[in-house]
Amino acid sequence: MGCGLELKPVQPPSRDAEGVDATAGSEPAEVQWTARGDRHHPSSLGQVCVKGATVGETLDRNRLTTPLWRSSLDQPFTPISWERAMELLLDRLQTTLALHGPERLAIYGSGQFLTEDYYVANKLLKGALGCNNFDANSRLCMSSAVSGYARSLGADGPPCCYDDLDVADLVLLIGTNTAECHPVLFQRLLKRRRREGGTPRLVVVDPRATETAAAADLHLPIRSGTDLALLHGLGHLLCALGARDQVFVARHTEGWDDLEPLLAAWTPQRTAAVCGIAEDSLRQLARWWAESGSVLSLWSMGVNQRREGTATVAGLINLHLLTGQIGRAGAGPFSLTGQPNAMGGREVGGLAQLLPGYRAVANSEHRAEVERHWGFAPGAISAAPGLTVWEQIEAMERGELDLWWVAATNPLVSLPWLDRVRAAVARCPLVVLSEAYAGTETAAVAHLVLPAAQWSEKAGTMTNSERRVTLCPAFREPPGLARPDWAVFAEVGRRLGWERQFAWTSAAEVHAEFVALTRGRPCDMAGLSHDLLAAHGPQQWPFPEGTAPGAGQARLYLDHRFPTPEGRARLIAEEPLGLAEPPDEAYPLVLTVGRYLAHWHTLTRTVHVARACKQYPGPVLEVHPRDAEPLGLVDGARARLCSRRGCVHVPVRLTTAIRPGVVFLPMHWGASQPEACEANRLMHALGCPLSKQPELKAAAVRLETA
Ligand SMILES: Nc1nc2c(c(=O)[nH]1)N[C@H]1C(S)=C(S)[C@@H](COP(=O)(O)OP(=O)(O)OC[C@H]3O[C@@H](n4cnc5c(=O)[nH]c(N)nc54)[C@H](O)[C@@H]3O)O[C@H]1N2
Ligand SMILES: Nc1nc2c(c(=O)[nH]1)N[C@H]1C(S)=C(S)[C@@H](COP(=O)(O)OP(=O)(O)OC[C@H]3O[C@@H](n4cnc5c(=O)[nH]c(N)nc54)[C@H](O)[C@@H]3O)O[C@H]1N2
Ligand SMILES: [Mo]
Repeated sequence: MGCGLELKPVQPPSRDAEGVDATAGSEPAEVQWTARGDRHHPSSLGQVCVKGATVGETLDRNRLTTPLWRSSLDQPFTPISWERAMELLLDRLQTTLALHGPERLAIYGSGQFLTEDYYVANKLLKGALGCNNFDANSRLCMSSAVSGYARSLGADGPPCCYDDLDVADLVLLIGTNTAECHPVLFQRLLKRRRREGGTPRLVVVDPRATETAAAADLHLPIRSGTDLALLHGLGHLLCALGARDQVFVARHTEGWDDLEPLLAAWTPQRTAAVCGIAEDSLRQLARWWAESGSVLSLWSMGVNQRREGTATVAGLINLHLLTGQIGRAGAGPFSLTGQPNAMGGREVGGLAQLLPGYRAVANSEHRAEVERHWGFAPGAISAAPGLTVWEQIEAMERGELDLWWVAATNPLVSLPWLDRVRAAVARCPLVVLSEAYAGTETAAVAHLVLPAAQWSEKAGTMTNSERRVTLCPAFREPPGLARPDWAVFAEVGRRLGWERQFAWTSAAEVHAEFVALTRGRPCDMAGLSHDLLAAHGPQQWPFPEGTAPGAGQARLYLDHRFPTPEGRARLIAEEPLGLAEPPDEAYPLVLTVGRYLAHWHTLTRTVHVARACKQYPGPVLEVHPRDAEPLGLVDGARARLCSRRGCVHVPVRLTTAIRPGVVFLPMHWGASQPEACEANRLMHALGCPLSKQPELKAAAVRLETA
């Protein structure tokens, strides 16, 4: 959802039709909005998912309209002015800087920021304050895709585009429940299949028989966490079938000498046994890949949220490089981003190790370029990568963070190991939360709450999975005193004395400063501006200065030159490791946690949509009958599910659409919901050593009768 939408007010306002819950600091609905798809948007082509279609029902519900403050967590919040909020914030900032230096400050932002919000927050922390402790919830989402693309191809940035869906012969969907999580894109695939008599072929790799799998020609219900083994086994067979493009490999890649013996060891027998699937299915997939003119693979959290996330992304990119299935229409490794602007966050350097324009904190030239552009003294940006979000939690645990500023994310639902997070955050002297909605789980651990304008109430840009930048105009007033996030970060910068560096008076000016910093970089969008986007609609990058509207690049690497120092992509040979916390006798099942079609993450919006709540009134645990029967658990019974970190109670649904040994919970119902089932109390925080993305798709659990 996000930008391919048009909203219109409907008269008359029908207040309270669904029982609006107006809690402290929020305002009841006044005008109802109706949404419809924007037929002129080149990515969505006028299609809109249920969350987009109902966004108008949620924009005015339960909003925060004024800053709120309390000096300790056992006090109730009191409404305060922005002036007072700024004083409190500045006071803590300046005391911390004077006593300890900037390393005790951290900001935790979000792929639901607009690019402009992201840019200013980064400039404030990394530039003005000289501390790289800016991380975003993309750490939980896209981080492995970022490190995977960068390591294998030399730069982040999906090389494909949505039009590839219309020309691919085979689409491999691995670790993505596209039907529920990217429904617009999935419908586009299904429509084409109806039109073209079953083309493209669809193959799904997922331990669950999802809606996505139900529509596929072939479903490989692999054992959780065995994707890399599967990919190596597929590589083995592709070589055996003669599908290796020897010219491409020789001219455009390096690393084949190390990869060859590794693939040789992943025989079909071994692969099928490790993955727990039929050897025939593996061979079928290999044959289809080998005989397809163009192969597109789509992946999402089943791949990224892994202890070997970066390695698995590399395993998939290996196959595309080996068979020359990249840098042409209908082919390539295509990471599906989740949040509306996760891609924009990558472009502005919205993770603790990054700087704007696909630059790295660790690179001294990059730091110097950004310091110059930002107008700070040489050396202003620290050479040390900042704390990732989990490292921020650990720092709070040790009492080493004095200010944690959370914005546009709800970590007290979405981070793993929630009891540990709650205890750690309670040790931080000032927790600030910039939020649009009242009463979130994270507000329960915050001292200072700042009301945020959200999408539709502030202008700014977003980038989608196919590198297409859309201008989202402000067409409604924010409620009460709510303000755009970027404007709040900029005001803090000015109050700290950086008048000139934070002087913008509009999001368009912020954008202009940002795009100038991408000049000559892989994500060059120096030719874009709010005006151009408003006049000519969404544009794909690269879009260097002087590019004509519509002439941005649909696909990357058409010349097969990759942005590594050698100009070649890298084949990467890594032994599969499996799960960080494999099941054992005490905790014999694997819990995986994901999404439902009609709900969005931590429910702040979709809980106000009657249709969504009717369809999905609460969480259920999906269990295979084979795992439930020994316990005497019947369909609908309440069960207790425990990991080494805690237990939750939840009704079970018996289903054969899940692999025996695996159970599934939705992530949506946090502690503030009447139906609370905090799935992430059970999850661990071990993650990929390269992307630092936690393994949010698997933890060892035990099922008991309640
Ligand atoms: N309806 C809805 N749509 C959304 C969102 C939402 O909240 N609601 N959120 C958006 C966001 S931010 C994101 S990141 C995307 C996420 O989109 P997806 O990644 O598609 O969604 P998930 O349900 O998290 O997980 C996808 C699948 O991974 C599977 N899986 C679990 N373990 C493994 C494994 O070991 N291997 C493989 N191959 N698969 C495994 C799960 O069974 C699940 O079906 O969705 C976006 N779209
Ligand atoms: N076990 C498990 N855990 C997961 C996942 C999983 O698959 N399994 N998925 C992970 C992934 S991929 C993601 S993306 C995260 C998502 O987790 P979160 O980011 O915590 O979820 P959201 O509910 O989207 O939180 C966004 C918040 O920002 C607020 N908001 C919306 N717009 C604005 C704005 O413009 N400004 C401000 N200041 N606030 C705004 C919303 O009201 C909401 O409270 O969860 C992660 N956690
Ligand atoms: Mo995500």
